[in-house]
Amino acid sequence: MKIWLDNGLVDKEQAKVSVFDHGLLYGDGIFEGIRVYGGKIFELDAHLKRLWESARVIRLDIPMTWDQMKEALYQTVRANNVIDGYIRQIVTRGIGDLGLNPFICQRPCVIIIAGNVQLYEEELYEKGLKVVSVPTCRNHPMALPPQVKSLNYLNNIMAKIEAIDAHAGEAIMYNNEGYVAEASGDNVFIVKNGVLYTPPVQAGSLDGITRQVVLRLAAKAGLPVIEKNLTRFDLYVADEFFLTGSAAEVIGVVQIDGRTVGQGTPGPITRQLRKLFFEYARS
Ligand code: PXG
Repeated sequence: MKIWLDNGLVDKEQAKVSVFDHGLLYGDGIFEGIRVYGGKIFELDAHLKRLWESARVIRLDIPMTWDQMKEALYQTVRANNVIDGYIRQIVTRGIGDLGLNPFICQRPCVIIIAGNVQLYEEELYEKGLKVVSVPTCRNHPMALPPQVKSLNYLNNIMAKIEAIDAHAGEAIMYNNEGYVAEASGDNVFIVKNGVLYTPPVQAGSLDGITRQVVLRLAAKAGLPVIEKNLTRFDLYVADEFFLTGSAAEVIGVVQIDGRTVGQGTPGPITRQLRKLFFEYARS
């Protein structure tokens, strides 16, 4: 396996970072999780835009141009013969010292890992997921804008632990006002009376690339979509419920907090959007 580290590809065994990297010391950095379908990097421009915007917000200068980054991503994909897989792209603040000051870090560290991975089992898509509402909130926007895909995932990890403890597949996280934000690594959609609803990004979610694609596909298919704040009640009485994310793509939810969603199997609109997403991703 070849890993991109800073300026080029190295063997997995040589792909090491310093214990003084601020990414490790403080979670000071950003990342993207990107899919590869048929050897092509999915929604690459949208991912790079999000990465560069995250960098701008945390005042990190990515030490590459957009085109150099694309080239590095494709070189890593090709070097590992990735056809259908997953890329983890990371930019840390780089090597510094003990102490928070990020400006003593000389150069951000760029890491790209690409592999042929099966992220979720096929059976889960047929059966659907069980989810639970968890007490850990999504980031307050005044603490860290939730659109920044930073290396600080501790509250999402806390949420994931709470889901695992409850034997659930995903955690539904709320914002500080009690509105639905998102799942620990996915965005949330419901269907009620034939209308698709998803919380606005301002409710405290990541501006998911899969979410953006699903919104476009739904509009194209003539499905009415409304972005509005959702409550736990809305999730409990939804006809259909699904999650979107680079790893999960479109996956149905069939139970929340012990309440069965719809008929207890992924509903027709969920299936339709999963199919449209599948066709679009592989086209
Ligand atoms: N919310 C959060 C908090 C995420 O981390 C999404 C929503 C969905 O966004 P995208 O852009 O992927 O549609 C994410 C993305 C993993 C993994 O390894 C997690 C994500 C993406 C890929 C892999 O669990 N999270």
